[in-house]
Amino acid sequence: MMHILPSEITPAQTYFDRRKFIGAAGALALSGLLPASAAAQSLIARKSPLSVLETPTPRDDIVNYGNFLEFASDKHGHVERSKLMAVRPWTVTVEGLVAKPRRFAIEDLLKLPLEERIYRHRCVEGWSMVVPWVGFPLSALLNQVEPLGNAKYVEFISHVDPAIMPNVRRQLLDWPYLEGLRMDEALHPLTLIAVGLYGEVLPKPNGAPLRLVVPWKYGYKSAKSIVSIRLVEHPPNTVWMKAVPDEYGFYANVNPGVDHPRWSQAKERRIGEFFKRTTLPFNGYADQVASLYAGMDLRKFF
Ligand SMILES: Nc1nc2c(c(=O)[nH]1)N[C@H]1C(S)=C(S)[C@@H](COP(=O)(O)O)O[C@H]1N2
Ligand SMILES: [Mo]
Repeated sequence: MMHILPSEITPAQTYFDRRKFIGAAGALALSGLLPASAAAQSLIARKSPLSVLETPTPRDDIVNYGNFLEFASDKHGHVERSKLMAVRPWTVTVEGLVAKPRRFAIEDLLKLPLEERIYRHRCVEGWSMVVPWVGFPLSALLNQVEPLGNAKYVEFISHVDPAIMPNVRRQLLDWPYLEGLRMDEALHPLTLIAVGLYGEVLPKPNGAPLRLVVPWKYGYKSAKSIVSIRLVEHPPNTVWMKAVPDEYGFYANVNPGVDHPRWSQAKERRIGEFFKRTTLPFNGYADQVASLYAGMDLRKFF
């Protein structure tokens, strides 16, 4: 690769060459030729047929642009500040209306069969990306705790630490960051718990060590750095509904036909592109998920 000008390499090529390298490094580590630490960041994941056939956004853009409001209110400040977040040891409790409540250590979750899922990611603010996540379906976790019949919703709670999170001290929102899904949304095969990005463990700015990914919904549903998952009977009172209920609803399905009260949702800017793209209903996942909302008025249930 050294003799190729960087400008001649497309992001996709860089990505696939990088994957080959990671695979080789992993194999060397297993064979004892490299110290384990040299490959500790890489994850083994099979490619999922649920991936979109679009070029992933470059890794640097995915890591350095985003919202992690506990750390910063702009799209960049969280990158430096989240370095202070310790992600080991880390456990996540899965409890509430379940037969077998459990506390999982992150190391055990990394042993589940992992998949690479290349998903579109659309923020309610109008930007979008294509992200090669690594993770497992949320259903794989929920099935282990045996949900009870009266469990109708799932609530996700993010880590909170005022010592390192300036906007927690400032009470910008009613922390902890709390989001929720209806049970059928949570069990949908597209709904992912991400533990990695671009073949490596999840970077802190993207919600290490584990975060939710619901690709047909606006990004704010996908809680980062999760410490607790609770199965409940009633719709969770989400952090955004508590703050601005008429702007950020419970469903948050990507919908170019329903504008945000302060701006249109018809188009989006793909990070790295100049011209805007048309936003697709359910972010392009309508074939897989529209049936979940059959008969619902999506203007009312936004
Ligand atoms: N805990 C927590 N989770 C969060 C947020 C946040 O501020 N705090 N921001 C949300 C929003 S608005 C978006 S668009 C995505 C951004 O994820 P990314 O930075 O990995 O793209 O995270 C979501 N999850
Ligand atoms: Mo967002």
